[in-house]
Amino acid sequence: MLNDAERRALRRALEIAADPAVPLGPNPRVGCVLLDAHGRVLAEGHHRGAGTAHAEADALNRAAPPLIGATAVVTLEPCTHVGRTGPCADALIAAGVGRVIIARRDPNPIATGGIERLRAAGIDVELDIPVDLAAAAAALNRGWEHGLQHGRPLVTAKIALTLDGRAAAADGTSQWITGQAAREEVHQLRTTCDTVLVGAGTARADHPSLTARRGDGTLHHRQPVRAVMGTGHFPPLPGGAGEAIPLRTHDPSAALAELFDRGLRHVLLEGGPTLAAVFLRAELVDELIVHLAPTLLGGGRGGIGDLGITTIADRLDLDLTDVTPLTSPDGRTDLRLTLRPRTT
Ligand code: AOF
Ligand code: ZN
Repeated sequence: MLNDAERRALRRALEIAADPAVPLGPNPRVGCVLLDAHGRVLAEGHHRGAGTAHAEADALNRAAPPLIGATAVVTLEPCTHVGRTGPCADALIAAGVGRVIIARRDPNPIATGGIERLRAAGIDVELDIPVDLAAAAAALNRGWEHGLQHGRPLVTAKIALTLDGRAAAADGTSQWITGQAAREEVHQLRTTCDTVLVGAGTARADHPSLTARRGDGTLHHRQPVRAVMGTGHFPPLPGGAGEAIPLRTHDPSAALAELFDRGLRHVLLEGGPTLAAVFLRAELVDELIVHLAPTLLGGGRGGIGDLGITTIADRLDLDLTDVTPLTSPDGRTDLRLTLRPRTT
């Protein structure tokens, strides 16, 4: 159990770990807050990306010793390996910390074991974390953890559909199917991923900026890398958020491999019906976010391209994990459906 000061410290550690200047990969995002015996903050630290000091080392560097009886609050289990920096579990033991609060076990087999090492040194290790904070610690490195497990980035596909499953009218017009709240949420989604991916056809036809903007048009602090997949030509993307990465392939696995090699860990597919279908067919969509608009077209372009399905028994079933209404200032409401393709 955590006391109030410890809960506050963990919330703060999660907040500083999510520094928008720190990438989602190839290393996890980690925060650390050191408290004295009275629950006062002694120092804060966070990891700033591969090759830099770990969160615990960063916090210890900023704290004046001795730290006898201090509590370290960390968002991820302190490491035990000597990688680009020393083992954090040993650094905490050497500093004389008496209690360590850990929000999440490190799933990296090379680095884990900090809990046992700290306990063996007589340190009180607390793992009983309020569920909302444990969930936040898991969400913080969702893409990174997925990468460790699957060797590729997490893929979220986002599509906007009319009630009858259309993405565009017969003449190709598609702006706007959804209301303001749903459209703003897309920008928020872009800030939680590190990559936005579209096909070269979409880049040619729509000239999307793919930047993450606020309602007033200003850029968010965290901007995703923009990637365009396909072998065809596409013009420079507008929006002034850096060059788009061309992925000169039609193979979704190869595209993801290239992004993974660049340290990217969470891809938002915004590429339109064809690209969504290509990734779905390859079983490379982990999460589908549908903005469903209460409007009908009765014809026009379907929201998902050809899945190669010709009979009902072959349909692709998804599990619905969440339904949330998104109401715009003008009063119109769309639905956000979150779905996961069934793996079995
Ligand atoms: C911690 N604190 O702040 C971080 C940890 O590339 P390296 O050598 O820095 O090691 C990275 C691994 O260490 C990473 O995969 C993860 O398991 C752990 N990261 N551990 O105690 C930190 N960033
Ligand atoms: Zn470490």
